[in-house]
Amino acid sequence: MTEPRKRQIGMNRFFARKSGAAKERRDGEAPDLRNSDTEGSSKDVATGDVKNKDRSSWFKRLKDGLSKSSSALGRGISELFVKRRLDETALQELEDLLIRADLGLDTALRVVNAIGKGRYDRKVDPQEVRAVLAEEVEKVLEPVATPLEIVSERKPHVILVVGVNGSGKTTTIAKLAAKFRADGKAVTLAAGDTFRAAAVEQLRIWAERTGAAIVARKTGADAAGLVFDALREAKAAGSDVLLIDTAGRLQNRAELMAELEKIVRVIKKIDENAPHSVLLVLDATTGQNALSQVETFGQKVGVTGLVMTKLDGTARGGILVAISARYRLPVHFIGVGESVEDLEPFQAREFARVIAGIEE
Ligand SMILES: Nc1nc2c(ncn2[C@@H]2O[C@H](COP(=O)(O)OP(=O)(O)O)[C@@H](O)[C@H]2O)c(=O)[nH]1
Ligand SMILES: [Mg+2]
Repeated sequence: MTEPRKRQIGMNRFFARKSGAAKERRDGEAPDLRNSDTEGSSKDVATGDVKNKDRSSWFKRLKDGLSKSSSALGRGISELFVKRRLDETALQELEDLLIRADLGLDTALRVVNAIGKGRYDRKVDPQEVRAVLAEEVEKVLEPVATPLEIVSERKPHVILVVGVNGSGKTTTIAKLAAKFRADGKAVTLAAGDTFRAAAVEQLRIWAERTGAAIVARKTGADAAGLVFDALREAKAAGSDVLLIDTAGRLQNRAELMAELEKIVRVIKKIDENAPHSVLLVLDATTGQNALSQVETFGQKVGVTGLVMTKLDGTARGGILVAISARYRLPVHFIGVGESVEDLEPFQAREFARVIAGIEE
C-alpha cells in the first residue's frame, strides 16, 4: 500500500473556511427546566437527554450544522469515483481529500487501506466509499465518545472549564447548567473569567434563566480567590455541580497557564480530588490549531474530556476525528449552535455517518 507521505497538512485547503453564516438565533428562549426522576442513582450520566421524539430534530440540526464538512467530503468523493476504476492514483487523491478535510493522516490512511482492500481495478461506487469512510471514522470515535459522569455524592462535582478565548466556554457552561438543572441538579456557577465584565454578565443572565447559583466578583478580581470562595459556597449550599468559567486570554500563554494551575491548586486545598472534570472547550473552526490546544492544556491542567463547539458553519468538523485518533481523550459533548439546546452528548456513529455524508 501507499507509504505514509509527509505533506503539509492543513495547507492548501480548498474548502471554505468559517462561513459566518449565522444560524437562526434562539437565544431569548428560556431553557426547559423539567425535573426528571434521577433519584437513587449515585452516578449520573449527563446525557442531558433529549427525549426520543427530539432526537430526530437534533439529528437534523447536527446534519445541517455539519453540512459544510459533509458536503465537502461527499462531493469530493463523488467527483473522485464517478466512472472510474480504483487505482493507486485514485487512492492517492482520496487520501489528499481526507487530509484536506482535517481528518488526520492516520485516519486518512486507515480509510484508504480499507477502500483499497479487494477493490483494485474495479469500479467503486461513491456510496460504497462513503460507507467505508463512516465505518472507519466510527471506529476512531467509538472509544472516545463518553458521557460526562456526575457523581452525586461529591457535592459538588467540580467541573473546571478551560480553553482559549472565544472557544465557547461561557456558552457551554450555560448549556451544561441548563442540562443539569433539567435533571433536577443543584448547580453553582463560578464566574472565573474576571477579566471581562461582559463574561460575568453573560453568566449572571444564564444563572438567572436556569436557576443556578452564581459566585461572581468585580472585574479584575483574583480568579483563584473567587474559585476558592465559590467551592466553599457550593459545598455549604449542597450543590451537586460546580461549573467554573475561566479566562481564555491573558497577556501570554504562560501567564494563562500559570493562572489555571493556581486555580487548580486552590481547589485542591478544599478537596484534594477536585477538580473532578477538566473540560477543554475547542472551537471546530480553528482546525489544526485545536491539536496544539489539546497538547498545551493537557500538559498544564490535566484535561479529562473535550467539548467541541461551532461544528455548525464549518467545513472543518473532521478535526474532531484527528484529535480523537491522536489523543484518545473522552469527547463528551458537541455544540452546533449558539442556543441552549445546541449542545448534545457526543455519539460516534451519528457523527461518523453525518460527516461521511450518508443520508439516513
Ligand atoms: N455557531 C456557534 N457559535 C457558538 C457555539 N458555541 C459558542 N458560540 C459562540 O461563540 C462566541 C464565543 O463564545 P463564548 O462562550 O463567549 O466563548 P469563551 O470566550 O470561550 O467564553 C459567542 O458568540 C457564542 O455565541 C456553537 O456551538 N456554534
Ligand atoms: Mg467566556
